[in-house]
Amino acid sequence: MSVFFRALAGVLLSVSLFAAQAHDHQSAVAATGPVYHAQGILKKITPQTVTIAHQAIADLNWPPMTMQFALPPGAERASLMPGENVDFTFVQGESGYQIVSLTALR
Ligand SMILES: [Cu+2]
Repeated sequence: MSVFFRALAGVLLSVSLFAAQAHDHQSAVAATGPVYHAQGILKKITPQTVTIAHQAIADLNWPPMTMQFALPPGAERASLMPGENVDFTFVQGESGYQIVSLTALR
């Protein structure tokens, strides 16, 4: 039981670090466009990108699809694993779609 709680605390810490850094980014880009919200399944994660099989996004008139999003520099990704259901927000940046927040649904 104590091992479980330690593991859970690690996950929460990692997610909150990511959210704090992403929030700084969001404030920097908020004036340039809307923030979109979606859910999907994390397919792949690299130091710079995540690939997500996302559900339909009505705000963008997008059907369900699998696509790549850029991660903000310095994002903490340690707690995220391929195959997990995720809830995420993103913006359209100068060079593509960039993640603002990414949270595993557990
Ligand atoms: Cu898409």
